Amino acid sequence: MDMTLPVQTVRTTCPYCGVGCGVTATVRPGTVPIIAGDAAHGANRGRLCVKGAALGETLDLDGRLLHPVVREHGAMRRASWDEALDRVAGGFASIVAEHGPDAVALYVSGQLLTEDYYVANKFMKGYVGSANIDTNSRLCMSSSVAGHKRAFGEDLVPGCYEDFELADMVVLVGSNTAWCHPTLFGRILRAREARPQLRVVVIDPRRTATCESADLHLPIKPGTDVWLFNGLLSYLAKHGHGDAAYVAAHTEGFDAALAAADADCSDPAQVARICRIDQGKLLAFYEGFAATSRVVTAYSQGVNQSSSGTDKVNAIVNCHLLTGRIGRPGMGPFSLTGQPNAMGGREVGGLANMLAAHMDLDKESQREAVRSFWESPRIAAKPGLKAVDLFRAVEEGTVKAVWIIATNPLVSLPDADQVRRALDKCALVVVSDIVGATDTTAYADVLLPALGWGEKDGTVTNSERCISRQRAFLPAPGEARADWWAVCEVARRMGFTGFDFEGAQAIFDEHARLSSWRNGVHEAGRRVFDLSGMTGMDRQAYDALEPIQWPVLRDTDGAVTPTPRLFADGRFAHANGRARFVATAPRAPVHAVDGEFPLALNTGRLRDQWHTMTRTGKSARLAGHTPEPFIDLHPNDALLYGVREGELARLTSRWGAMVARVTHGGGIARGSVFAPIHWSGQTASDARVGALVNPVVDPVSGEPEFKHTPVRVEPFVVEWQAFVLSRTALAVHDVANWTRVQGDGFVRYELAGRGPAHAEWARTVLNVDEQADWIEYDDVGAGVYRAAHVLEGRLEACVFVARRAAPLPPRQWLAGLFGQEKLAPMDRATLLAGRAPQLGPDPGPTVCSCFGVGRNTMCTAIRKQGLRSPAAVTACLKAGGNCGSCLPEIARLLVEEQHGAATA
Ligand SMILES: Nc1nc2c(c(=O)[nH]1)N[C@H]1C(S)=C(S)[C@@H](COP(=O)(O)OP(=O)(O)OC[C@H]3O[C@@H](n4cnc5c(=O)[nH]c(N)nc54)[C@H](O)[C@@H]3O)O[C@H]1N2
Ligand SMILES: Nc1nc2c(c(=O)[nH]1)N[C@H]1C(S)=C(S)[C@@H](COP(=O)(O)OP(=O)(O)OC[C@H]3O[C@@H](n4cnc5c(=O)[nH]c(N)nc54)[C@H](O)[C@@H]3O)O[C@H]1N2
Ligand code: SF4
Ligand SMILES: [Mo]
Repeated sequence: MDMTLPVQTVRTTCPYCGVGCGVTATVRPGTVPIIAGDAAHGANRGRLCVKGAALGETLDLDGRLLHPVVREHGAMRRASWDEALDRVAGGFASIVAEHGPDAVALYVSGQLLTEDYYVANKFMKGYVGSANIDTNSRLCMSSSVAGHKRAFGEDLVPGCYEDFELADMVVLVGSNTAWCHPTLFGRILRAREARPQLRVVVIDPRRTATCESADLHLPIKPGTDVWLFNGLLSYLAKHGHGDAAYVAAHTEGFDAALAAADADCSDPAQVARICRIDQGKLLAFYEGFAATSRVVTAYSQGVNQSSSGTDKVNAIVNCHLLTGRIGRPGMGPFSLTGQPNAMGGREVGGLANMLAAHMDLDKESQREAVRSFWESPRIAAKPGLKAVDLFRAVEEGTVKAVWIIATNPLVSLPDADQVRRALDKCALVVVSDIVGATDTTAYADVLLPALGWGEKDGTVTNSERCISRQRAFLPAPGEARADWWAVCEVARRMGFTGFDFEGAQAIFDEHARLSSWRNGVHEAGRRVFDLSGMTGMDRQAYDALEPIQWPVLRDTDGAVTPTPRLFADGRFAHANGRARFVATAPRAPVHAVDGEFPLALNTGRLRDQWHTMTRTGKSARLAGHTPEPFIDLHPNDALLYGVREGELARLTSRWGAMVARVTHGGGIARGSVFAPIHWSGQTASDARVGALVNPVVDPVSGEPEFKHTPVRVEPFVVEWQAFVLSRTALAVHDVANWTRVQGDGFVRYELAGRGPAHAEWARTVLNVDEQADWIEYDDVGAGVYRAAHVLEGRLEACVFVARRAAPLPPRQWLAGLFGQEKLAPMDRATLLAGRAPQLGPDPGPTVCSCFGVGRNTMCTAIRKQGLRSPAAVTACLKAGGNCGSCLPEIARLLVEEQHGAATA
């Protein structure tokens, strides 16, 4: 880094979840940037969750893809940008010439900036002439998009974050907000502290961290949300809680929706039975909803990722329309978006069934509007393939070239082994990523190095329609270039005009101008998405752009007005201005459990990891929370199927299998299993959960049923278990199972195997020769083997083997030894015991990542000091005092310890 550069603080936006927190990065030449929350950003007002706070630990260049790579005769070699881009453009052009535009495809991501997304969409729909561009938002928000379009006539989120604070009831449906949208969850909890009448209801089959802070938790049977909300609609209508004037003036279709709801769900006792919840709790929810006018119903993947996802969305929206609770402060349905720019992708029309700027692919006049604005030679005339179908078409050979940008489908799509088969067969696979080795890049013919967070420049839109700048504060590493640049270069090389942008600001300007193009010509054709107040920004204005909520209009005096809330006037985007009720007949998940596959697999997220871990996986602090993949199920089911807590088990579905350690997190009902989504082929031998997930999709949105796949569980029999901590990454071999995770100064491997695992094996795995300083302990009879490699007095690596997992020593103390430049003689002597000489207590797994406080430490303090509240735990141990992400888990430990004390 140039040492003459001054210390500089850059305001930008977090690259992870859809809350879209403002971040400041303070860059001092030669040091790691200091990351903090931006107090001036309305989304988070200075706070960050643990992932955001750890961003500085993910910025190093280890593993980064720093130059283009191409495949030649099966082997990968470095290439110039010119060669790589020519290869992409030439490949796309010749396939289009021979097989037509629908033989090529783009598969992009809600982690792109709006500017990247805009040009990718323009390239495919306006120039290649196919709508075969889909995005991982298909897997994420597409049911909400479809639900919004059905109800409101356009993909619009009515409210804003402030509504959560103004509400008297916040209903969280299929959302683990505490872990997945933590700073927004913090806002809800702080609002409740100030106004205790605010109640939080959680509807989730699992008892998640979010439930710890809930006033009411309805642990419904997976997939029964439509019954629950139809039942609510019926209840509200029957007991006179509807707003008849609102329904008459601003909506249509109520009678049909009510008839559909009444058909199956008019009897709360019956609904409670179907949803498998206590009838008293169900009625408490219905009565509470009925009696509270300020209700926000926020929902996420438990709603969207379902074969009835769109109906779930509309069943929720119906209840808000009936009560007229929409468009006013403190109320409304609210789709929590997942990725940082899920919304931006929708604005530019990044889905295969959408057109740019909220225009419709199936309306001739709007297709022509977009084409004429672009002055493009053509425009896609029909919807393209949605993600799951797209990769099927790749396997079938009808799609012959695919360019994957900023997503890792070999891990994240359902039936993920099918994606592997598809890419294996595909004639031309192009992957743009920031990381060299991912499960998907392994199948690339051309690899293009992208700029990552902190290097790239542009805009993102969060869940509340707020457009914020992501600003660069680091130099471009190696030859990495912006994704928009690579798309424009390929377009140019294919002979397309209209891609000569000098920078992100020029693209944004075109995007903003398109949003107002032929908009509002007549009232019925008016699109709410309108950025006319943001057109004409020069570079300086774009760089200085403050967060702003769309639509952004400019009045005749030139004054610009943002829009925190939509629909205040009861006017919706359908041609007649009315919102539509949608009749939602409930239906069960497509694949039911049966004798062969008796358990329903639910998949989702952990607090401290982001998706396939290519970035969060770099931080040892984040890894401490959950170092290994797991299979969480009810203890009685474990007993029934012969698997044991702490041991390995195999989970199998009709589509694939995985292996992970069994846990009883305490929140899973009988008949269900939960597994996290984060592990890939890079971090575990067999824990890619996507391989098991059924590829069934919602018929309206095309969103996969990620939360419900029938599976069976059985023991994964091994003869030994082991772990290795090593300063350098290893090529593990002769094991039946492995996982790896980044530690502070070392890599940690958890291993299991069959056959001998003693000196010879350990030496080859750890790559040590005869001369090495190698200390070992071998008890063949007991099946115990321990060894350590010391180099010039410093611990290089250690390995511990035992017949079962339980007797292996805790990893924490050993991990601490990697911080020592020279092993203390005492530590060396007792190293192989795996315990500190003055046996310090094992802190247990990390709960508070910010201050590194373990579970055991917390439980001991709670017991010994008689702590009664999370605040008391924070006062005593600091834990929870920084980002607060662990407060729900602290709350749970308090309950468990108090319960333990009461029953002891
Ligand atoms: N820490 C972290 N945060 C993230 C992400 C991350 O990777 N890590 N990813 C971001 C992204 S892209 C997204 S999309 C969001 C997702 O955010 P969330 O949707 O909150 O997260 P998930 O864990 O996928 O699933 C939410 C819950 O749905 C429940 N569920 C399963 N089936 C049903 C059902 O039938 N009905 C109901 N009501 N609930 C059900 C699950 O038990 C789970 O607790 O998180 C964002 N934030
Ligand atoms: N079983 C199951 N599967 C799921 C889900 C689930 O709940 N259950 N959830 C689904 C959901 S909601 C989502 S959003 C997806 C997420 O799934 P993915 O999108 O596949 O996951 P990520 O790990 O975020 O992949 C992003 C990739 O882009 C790279 N990258 C990061 N920044 C940039 C950049 O600026 N440019 C480029 N070109 N590359 C970049 C990263 O290194 C990484 O390889 O997973 C889906 N899959
Ligand atoms: S809540 Fe956390 S992950 Fe989400 S935007 Fe804020 S800091 Fe980033
Ligand atoms: Mo997502």
